[in-house]
Amino acid sequence: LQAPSSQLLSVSSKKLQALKLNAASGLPQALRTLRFAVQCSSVSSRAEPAAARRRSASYKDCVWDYNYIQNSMQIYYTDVWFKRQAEKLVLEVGVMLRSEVGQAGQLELVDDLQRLGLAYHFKEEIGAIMEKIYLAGKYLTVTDLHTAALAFRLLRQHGIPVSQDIFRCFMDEGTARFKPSLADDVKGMLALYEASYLSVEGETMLEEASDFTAAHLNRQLDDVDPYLEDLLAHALEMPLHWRTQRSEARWFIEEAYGKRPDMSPLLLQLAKLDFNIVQGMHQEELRDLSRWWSKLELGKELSFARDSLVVSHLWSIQISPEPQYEACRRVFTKVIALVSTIDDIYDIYGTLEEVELFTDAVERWNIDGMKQLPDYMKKCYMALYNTVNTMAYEVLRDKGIDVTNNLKTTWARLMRSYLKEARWYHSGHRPSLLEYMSNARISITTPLMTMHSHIFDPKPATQTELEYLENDPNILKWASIIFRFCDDLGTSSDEMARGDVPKSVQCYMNDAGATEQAARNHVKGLVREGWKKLNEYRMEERTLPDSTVERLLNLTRASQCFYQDGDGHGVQDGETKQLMAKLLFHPIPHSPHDMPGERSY
Ligand code: 0FV
Ligand code: MN
Ligand code: MN
Ligand code: MN
Ligand code: MN
Repeated sequence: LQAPSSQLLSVSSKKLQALKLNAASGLPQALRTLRFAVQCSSVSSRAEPAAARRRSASYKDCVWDYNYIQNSMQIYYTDVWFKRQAEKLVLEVGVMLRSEVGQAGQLELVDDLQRLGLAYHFKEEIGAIMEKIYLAGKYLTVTDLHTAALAFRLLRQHGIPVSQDIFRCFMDEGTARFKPSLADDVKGMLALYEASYLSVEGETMLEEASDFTAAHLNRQLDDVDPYLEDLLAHALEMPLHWRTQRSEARWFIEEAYGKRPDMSPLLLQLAKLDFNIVQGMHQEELRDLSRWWSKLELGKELSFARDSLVVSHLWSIQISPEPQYEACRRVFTKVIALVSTIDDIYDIYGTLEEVELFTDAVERWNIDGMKQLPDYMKKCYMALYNTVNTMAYEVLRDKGIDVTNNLKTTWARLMRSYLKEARWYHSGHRPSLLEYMSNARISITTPLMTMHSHIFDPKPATQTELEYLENDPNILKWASIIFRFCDDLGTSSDEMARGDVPKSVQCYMNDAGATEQAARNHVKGLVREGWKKLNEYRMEERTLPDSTVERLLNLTRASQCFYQDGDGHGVQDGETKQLMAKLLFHPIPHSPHDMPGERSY
């Protein structure tokens, strides 16, 4: 296969030329089809028969039954009664938030609200608190480690560029070391550990903080009570800054806040209720989207591809959980389900000639482009074309902006990056890590996802913002790089086994002559460095609105989550199934004591 494939490349580009000429010359359809067939057979006669050249992935079916989702899934929490109860509790918590005046108390309450998934109800109040703390500058002289670290993390999280210097008072003078006595303050150490993940490149104090806290906290795991042990283990497994809001909320409500001796029953009650109400909305969306997906019937034709509708919605709610971003979620789920299918055509089932034709059809972006495709690709092409055009229509209808060109351009760019990988694979090319990444940061879909994310934000996108996004701003570049590394860490073993281009791990092995384990560690280090860049560009970002930036970070976080223990996107019957149950299908149990009716109103 290796030898003739370079010829295949040149033949198929000639063939494309011929096809374009044919399309222009107005030959009768039958004649064009005939010429196409002749050209195809002359191509495939040089290599093995098409059937023998196809790879396979043996993905399993979707782990949740569509019949259940569409017809028997009971959705309780969207009932207006629950919403009314939640609204009352939101008012009470608002009073609680405004009556908290101490800086430490305010910071802790903001942190709890964020981790409980409730911050979106109090956006203005929280923004005002953060600004006041920053302007008053009192956090600069805080000598209690927990409060200082919490202030630092929350301020940076809100895009405020506070300096690492607030930690200088915790270091021994003259050395670049934290005072060893700090190690006894487990709560403070934990806060410093979490804060260190908000660092930017070159902040050596924070690097030291990260090493210092991780080493001590790991050592203390065995000496603390079971509650604290769980908190430490959770933090050490993955820092808060890399976690997605919905999975963190479910864990925090049930395993942390709910067990904390001094927790507020009011907050806990609202958190459970709100989690379930929002989950109910996500379920209703899933039910509709599942009908859309079933009707497309792509699975029937493309049985080799992943059936990823439910896991795609799981991505959506991780990227954009709040009720007001429903439009984003619906678009993301459709895009991810389509992307997963098309990616499998390029990576697994399609021959090189076929994916050349598919790429050409997407670049042409018209219904004639479909005619040149083999039957199994036609449905997929038309599903993509119709879905994306319908999305563009809705934007034109609702916001009066024509985004057809932006959407078409970003899809064509993704297809070109897929094609480049297919060409590399078929020609046996082994790119350097640098060459690989210049393409792989596009093929990971972050630019595509962010274009859709921004267009479907409730606020209409401006032409300036869309052009800015099309030119790969730094924040987008680094978010893409991290997602690609995470995906490669989780999926490249299976990809190599079935045949694919070398991914970042393998490219680095080739570049450096490293073992796979050493290469994996190197890539994990690059993820860590990537976050520093992302943190930096996030604080510098001035063109994109916060909501788009937040979804971009959440996409990156979702990738950390899905690929933490392997291919959580493609293999859905392990951790991913548990996560689907927790985030999509099973509400948080309420004891009767928690029910709003028990309270005195
Ligand atoms: C990953 O699959 C995959 F399907 C992606 C990135 C789409 C799903 C997620 C989003 C669009 C957010 P795979 O590992 O096969 O991707 P590559 O690019 O490695 O072929
Ligand atoms: Mn335990
Ligand atoms: Mn793939
Ligand atoms: Mn791919
Ligand atoms: Mn992959």
